[in-house]
Amino acid sequence: MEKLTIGNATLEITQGDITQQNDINAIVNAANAYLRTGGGVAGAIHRAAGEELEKESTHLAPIKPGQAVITGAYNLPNKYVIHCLGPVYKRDMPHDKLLASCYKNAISICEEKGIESIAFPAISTGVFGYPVEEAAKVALKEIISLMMTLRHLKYIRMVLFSDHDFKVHKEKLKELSKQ
Ligand code: AR6
Repeated sequence: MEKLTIGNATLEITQGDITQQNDINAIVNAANAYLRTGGGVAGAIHRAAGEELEKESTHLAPIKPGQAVITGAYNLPNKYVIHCLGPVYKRDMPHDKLLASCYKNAISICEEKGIESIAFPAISTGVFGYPVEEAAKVALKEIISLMMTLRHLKYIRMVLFSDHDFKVHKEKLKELSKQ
């Protein structure tokens, strides 16, 4: 299953690159605590946005696991970047609650600022070692539980890089939508 609508909000699972989401207001960075460029998503976002992004983001650092902060998006095709620090699997505990907080806090920022669309990567599933099956369940459950309450945010996209991660998220959405 690739799409779920609840209330006025739609969640969609897609495969692609988080830096190429031209139709989305805010993209989410799987950041590090210092809000500097890095590998994976953070590297791709900072490269595409240009140096100005790090100049702005480092003023808001450090952040703790589960937290989210917002900056401009500079050379990216979006208006904002929301930087979330995911938990390191089995180190930042409880990792499931902290991962859910990332999604919740990013979505709260959208509601506060009247942002209508957001795209998330699979936070913590790369360098931070969170198994993708477990992370998909936490992420999708949290997003679905918030969808009923949304007033401004209308469209939530999960952008999965690999074929495997895309399939896992589609399966998990199917499972969760039956519950
Ligand atoms: N678009 C979408 N997803 C991507 C992209 C992309 N361009 N590139 C990688 N992924 P990671 P984390 C996937 O490691 O685990 C950084 O160095 C990737 O396949 O970016 O939260 C930071 O500086 C994986 O499934 O984030 C931090 O120190 C997922 O995005 C640390 O890594 C997340 O992988 C954060 O680690």
